[in-house]
Amino acid sequence: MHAWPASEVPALPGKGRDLRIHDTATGGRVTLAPGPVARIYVCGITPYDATHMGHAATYNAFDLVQRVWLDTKRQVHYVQNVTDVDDPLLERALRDGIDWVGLAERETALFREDMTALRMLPPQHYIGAVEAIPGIVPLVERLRDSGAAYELDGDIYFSVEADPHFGQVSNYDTELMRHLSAERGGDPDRPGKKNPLDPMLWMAAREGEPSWDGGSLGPGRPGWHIECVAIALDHLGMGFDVQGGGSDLIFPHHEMGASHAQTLTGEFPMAKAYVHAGMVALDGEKMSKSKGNLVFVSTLRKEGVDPAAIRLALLSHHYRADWEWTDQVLQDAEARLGRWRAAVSRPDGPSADALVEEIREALADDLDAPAALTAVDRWAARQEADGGTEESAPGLVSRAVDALLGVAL
Ligand code: 5CA
Ligand code: ZN
Repeated sequence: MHAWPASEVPALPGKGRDLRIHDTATGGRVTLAPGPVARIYVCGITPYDATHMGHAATYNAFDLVQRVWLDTKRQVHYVQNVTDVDDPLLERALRDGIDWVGLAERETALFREDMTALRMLPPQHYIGAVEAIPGIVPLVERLRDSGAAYELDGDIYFSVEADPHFGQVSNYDTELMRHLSAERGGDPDRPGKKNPLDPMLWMAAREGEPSWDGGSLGPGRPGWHIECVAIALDHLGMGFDVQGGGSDLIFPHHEMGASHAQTLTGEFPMAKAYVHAGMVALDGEKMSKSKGNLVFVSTLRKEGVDPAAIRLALLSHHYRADWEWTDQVLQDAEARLGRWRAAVSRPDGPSADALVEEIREALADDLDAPAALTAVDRWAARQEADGGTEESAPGLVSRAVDALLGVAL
C-alpha cells in the first residue's frame, strides 16, 4: 500500500538528545540509543470510523518519537499496518450493507488525508493485512510444526505456554488477561483450547466471509496479532526500538505479538520499548468505534479548523495521560496557535537558542509535549513584553516548532 506524502522536517542547529521513554514491559524509563537507523513499528488503524481524536492522539505520540530521532541525525525506519481484514471491519460492512473492501479503501484514504493534514510523518512501509497473508502463512506453519500452535476444528491457535516470557509486556494477572481477552477479540470461553488465553493465528474459512489460500493450513484468514508480527519481522527484524500503540493494545495485542515473535525466533525481547499512549475520551467515556462517541479529524477540517490547531490540542496533553476531548481544548489550541503565529511574524525577538534546547529536553524526557508548549509560550510572552533584537529568532522558533512538534506556523 502507499502511505502519504511526507512534510519536510527542517534541520535545526546543534543536535537533539537521546529519547528516555516509559516502557510498559519494565514499567520504567529506558534510554533508547539506536544506531544510525532507528526502528519503530506502530499499529495502524482498522479502517472504519477513521480518523477520530483518539487515533490522532496516538499517532501524534509516535510522530514525536520520530522527530526526536531525526533531530539526533538518525534515520528512522518506520513501519505501520492497516488491519484491512478482521472481524470488526467485516461486522461494520455487514451492518452498513457495504462491501468490506470498499469500506477499508475509503477509510484508509481518509486516514491518509488526515495524517497528511496533521503533518504526521509517513511510514516507509505501509502494509495491509491482506497483502501480508503470503508472509503470515509460513510463520503459522512454523509455529504449528514446532508444537507452539495447535488445531481446533480447523482453526489454529497459538499456545501461550510456548513462550517463557509470556506476560512480560503487560505484567497483568491471569484474571485481568482473561477479562481483556474476551473484551478485545479473544475467545477465552471456547471449549477445547489448551489455555483460555491462547489467541487464534489462522481462522479456517467461514461461510460468507472472505478467505485466502493458507497452504497446509487450509483456506482462511489470519489472526490479528500474527498480522502485525509478520509485518514487523519482515521489515524490521527482532529487537527493534519501539513497538507503539494505544494503551488498549497492551493486552492481548502486544503481549501476544511479542510472544509470537519470540517463539518464532528464539530471541528476546521483540522490542526495546513497548510504548503506549493514553486513551482519549468524549463525554466521560473512551472514544471508541463501538460506543460511537467520536470526534473526527476530517469533520473539524471540513468545518475550517486549522489542522495545526488540532495538532496543538493533541500536544497539550501528555501522551501517556488519559484525557477528555472538549470544545475548550480546541479553543485553547486555536488561541495558542494565534499567539505563536503573531510572535513568529514579528521581525525580531529574544534569542531562541535556549528555547530550542528546552523543547529538545522536554521531548527527550518521555515526550513531554506540554512542557515544550509551555516553553514556546514563555518565549512568545517575553517577546510581547520586552521585544528583542535577534532577527533570526522568529525564524528559528518557527523551524523548531515545525521540526520537533510538527506544527506549521
Ligand atoms: N488495527 C488495530 C491495531 S493493529 C487497531 O487497534 N486499530 S484501531 O483503529 O482500533 O486503533 C488504531 C490506534 O488508535 C491503536 O493504536 C489504538 O490503541 C488507538 N486508539 C483507539 N482508540 C483510541 C482512543 N480513544 N484514544 C487513544 N488512542 C486510541
Ligand atoms: Zn497491531
